Amino acid sequence: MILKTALRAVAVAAAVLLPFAPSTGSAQEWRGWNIHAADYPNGRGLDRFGELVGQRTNNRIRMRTYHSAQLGQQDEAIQQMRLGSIDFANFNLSPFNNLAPSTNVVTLPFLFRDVAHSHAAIDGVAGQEIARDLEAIGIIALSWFDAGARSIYTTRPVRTPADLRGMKIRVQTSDLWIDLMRALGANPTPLPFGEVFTSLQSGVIDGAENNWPSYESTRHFEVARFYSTTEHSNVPEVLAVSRQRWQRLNEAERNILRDAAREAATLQRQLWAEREVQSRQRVVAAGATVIEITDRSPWSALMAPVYEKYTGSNPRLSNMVRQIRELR
Ligand code: GTR
Repeated sequence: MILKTALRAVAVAAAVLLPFAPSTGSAQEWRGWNIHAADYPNGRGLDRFGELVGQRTNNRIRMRTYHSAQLGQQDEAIQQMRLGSIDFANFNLSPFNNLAPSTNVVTLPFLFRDVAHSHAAIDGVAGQEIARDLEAIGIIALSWFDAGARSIYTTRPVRTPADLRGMKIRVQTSDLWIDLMRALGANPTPLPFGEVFTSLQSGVIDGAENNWPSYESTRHFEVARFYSTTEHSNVPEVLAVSRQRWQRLNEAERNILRDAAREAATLQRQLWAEREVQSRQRVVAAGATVIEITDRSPWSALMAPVYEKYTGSNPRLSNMVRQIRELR
């Protein structure tokens, strides 16, 4: 009798818990992509994500991040994730511009007032819209990493858009970026991140644009010594997993991944804020010249055609811009 009651209790508990309990298949090995080095804030965030997921699934999901673009450049890695051969990654949102329309909104120049404003957008409605578009192309967004403000750096000093005229500036593979650079008067040159250093060195390009940590960690500052603080875009980044993997997880596992990704993003954002300051100090100590752009209005004044082309005729996207601007 006691045994029967106990068995029934076990059966009831199992029925209640089973749909949410981690599935008991064999251990899975997940491959993660990272463009940056392991000690970059994003690498640390990805490693934390993997650690937490390992702990909380009793190592049934084992994640290994391949740092420093070992699994390829960003555009290739996105394709690999869509096909399911990369399982998780941290991507910048710009390489999605031609694939997921709402990512254009958060790439738009001079949209965010500051970091808090970009967090409010990406942690809120904008993030939800973007997650929807990414899911449609096979990528599940779990949390958002910081990528700070991007500024232009060049081999010759640039103080005004006129100084930029005709200069070959590397951009990410995105139509919006090409139009943005053209609107500033430059000659945009799409190239993978990993080719920027040698292209600067050999004179294939005259400059590029990125945040302080990337300018520093790639040593681009050694070959493009002038950093003009245009702060023209604050495009955020995503911590994502492949939809193919996601579809095979049960709800308990999904929750573990969601929580771990949020915790990883909290760590990344903290480390990011510290690294921005350190990177700026390092490049200045190494002899880079910072050209402070205090009045950005001559730059932002040239951006109207970019807004028009990428959001003007699209109610969904122009609505997102309006909602972001109204965020306080
Ligand atoms: C970095 C970003 C990378 C990549 C790179 C680039 O700031 O973290 O994911 O997008 O910029 O410009 O290609």
